[in-house]
Amino acid sequence: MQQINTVIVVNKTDYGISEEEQEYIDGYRSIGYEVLETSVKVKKGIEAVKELTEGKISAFVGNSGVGKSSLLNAIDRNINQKVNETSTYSLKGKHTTKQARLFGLLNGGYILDTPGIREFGMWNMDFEELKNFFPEIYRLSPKCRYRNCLHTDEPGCAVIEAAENGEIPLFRYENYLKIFETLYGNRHLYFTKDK
Ligand SMILES: Nc1nc2c(ncn2[C@@H]2O[C@H](COP(=O)(O)OP(=O)(O)O)[C@@H](O)[C@H]2O)c(=O)[nH]1
Ligand SMILES: [Mg+2]
Ligand SMILES: [Zn+2]
Repeated sequence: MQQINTVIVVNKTDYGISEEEQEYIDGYRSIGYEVLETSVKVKKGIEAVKELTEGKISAFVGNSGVGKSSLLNAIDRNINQKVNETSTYSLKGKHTTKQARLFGLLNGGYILDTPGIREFGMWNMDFEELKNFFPEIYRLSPKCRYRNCLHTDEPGCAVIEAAENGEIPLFRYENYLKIFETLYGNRHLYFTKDK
């Protein structure tokens, strides 16, 4: 498993943060993820992103239109990435960033600006492995009745219990199930890995 530090950046906070969005932010923080609130428009949190990327190799990953390229432009005056013109009738926006591209920063870091999540190839994973990528699920696994529990419908599953009693955010468990189903459905598309 790669040891990649994940930080969640919530951009466009100049629009405000809804109650629902706040629940996601709190949920991710309760799991242990660092969540940064930024706004490229009113220059909020830009310094924090700059500091995080200093001397490191980072990647911006997220849906088209969330402001990845704008953020990149904001943290480094030498960079001038094209920014999407999103329109209200097209949630997807125009795909201005067509390919992932690595930028060298003045702070000694590098940032990979990516066009979006799907292009990242994160779906090429064994469905049995997925549980290890959810830290809160991974931590609870030893408490499950079965050692090889996949936390979908097994009896004595500590993860299902924790999701039901609010010990871990329910939306995360639902995300786990959704991705699990996708990976399970695609299991024949991939070559089996050498064990
Ligand atoms: N209101 C607001 N708009 C922003 C912010 N950051 C980016 N945008 C706008 O969002 C649109 C998409 O930005 P872009 O950087 O191309 O997104 P990307 O597809 O993730 O690279 C552009 O019209 C930006 O001007 C922000 O913090 N606040
Ligand atoms: Mg972009
Ligand atoms: Zn379980």
